[in-house]
Amino acid sequence: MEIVERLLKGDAGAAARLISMAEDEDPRAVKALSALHAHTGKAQIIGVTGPPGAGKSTVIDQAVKVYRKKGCKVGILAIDPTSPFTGGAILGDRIRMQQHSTDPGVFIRSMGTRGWTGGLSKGTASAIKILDALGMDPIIVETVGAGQSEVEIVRSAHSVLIVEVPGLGDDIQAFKAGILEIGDVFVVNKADREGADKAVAELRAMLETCQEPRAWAPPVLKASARDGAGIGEVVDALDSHFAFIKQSGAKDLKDRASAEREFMEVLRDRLAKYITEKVVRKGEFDALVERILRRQLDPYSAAEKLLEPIEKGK
Ligand SMILES: Nc1nc2c(ncn2[C@@H]2O[C@H](COP(=O)(O)OP(=O)(O)OP(=O)(O)O)[C@@H](O)[C@H]2O)c(=O)[nH]1
Ligand SMILES: [Mg+2]
Repeated sequence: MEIVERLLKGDAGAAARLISMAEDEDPRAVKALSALHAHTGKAQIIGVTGPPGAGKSTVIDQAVKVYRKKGCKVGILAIDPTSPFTGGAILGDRIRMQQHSTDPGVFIRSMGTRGWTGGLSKGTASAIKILDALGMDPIIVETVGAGQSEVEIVRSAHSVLIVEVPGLGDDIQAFKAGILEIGDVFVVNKADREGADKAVAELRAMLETCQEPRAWAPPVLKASARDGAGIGEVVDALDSHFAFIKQSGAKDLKDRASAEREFMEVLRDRLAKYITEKVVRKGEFDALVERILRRQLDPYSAAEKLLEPIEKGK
């Protein structure tokens, strides 16, 4: 496939087009992703999350500068779970990384996820794969800390960076409790504001008391992303974490879990398609629904009856 060849040669346009195709569930995207699989698995995947407006994008923007100086090519996916829109124009101002838009070593994509049939995990996983094959390393996935989305991101990330800000008060405690276990590196951003040291101390104390002792003790750093202060240390900590999980074997476990999840998702998709196309003839399905509706049949028995021939026939 031409698009695959172009992408493997580092053509960002091909990557952008393939991400769109994957989002549209274009069958050609499946073919391309299948051809790309052998060329993936190289990048460090970094999840970045934290409260709205904490400065996640600004931190990433500054981190990109550090990575570029080290010669890394960086892929960035900014996930917006509240928006149905995808692409540059509408979400572009939310990512605040325009300074890198002409750098071929940086690939930025914002993705809306509302209304995707595949959900957040599937769409993001495809995009990560595409950027991995494009040669981006690290791949940074930004998602606003709003429940489900960050959990899903975290599952596919090797390293999770939590961006906090000083002085959010008690209402953030619940949020913090949820992120303590998922964060590998913490940064209190907007350290130019008052209360940064206090926030750092609080986070450290919470990490110590709320957590089971871990082989990796998550560092709590301080940064002022708007002027870039402290971001070099954030990148160093993310590097150290990646080295640590590679060395401890935790990376292999994470990668295995991701592969399992991906494979299971593909199987589920295929099975669902098979069932709707081959097993359930439209008339028969409607007739069963009618009987379920009239309480003449329950959905479990109906499914069992329908699937019996397949389960037997293997
Ligand atoms: N004072 C101060 N402001 C900052 C700093 N970093 C970011 N900001 C400002 O905080 C605002 C939000 O920054 P973003 O980077 O867009 O924050 P975000 O967490 O990505 O926001 P969402 O993606 O909308 O949740 C912007 O106006 C930034 O200029 C900082 O270190 N100090
Ligand atoms: Mg942002």
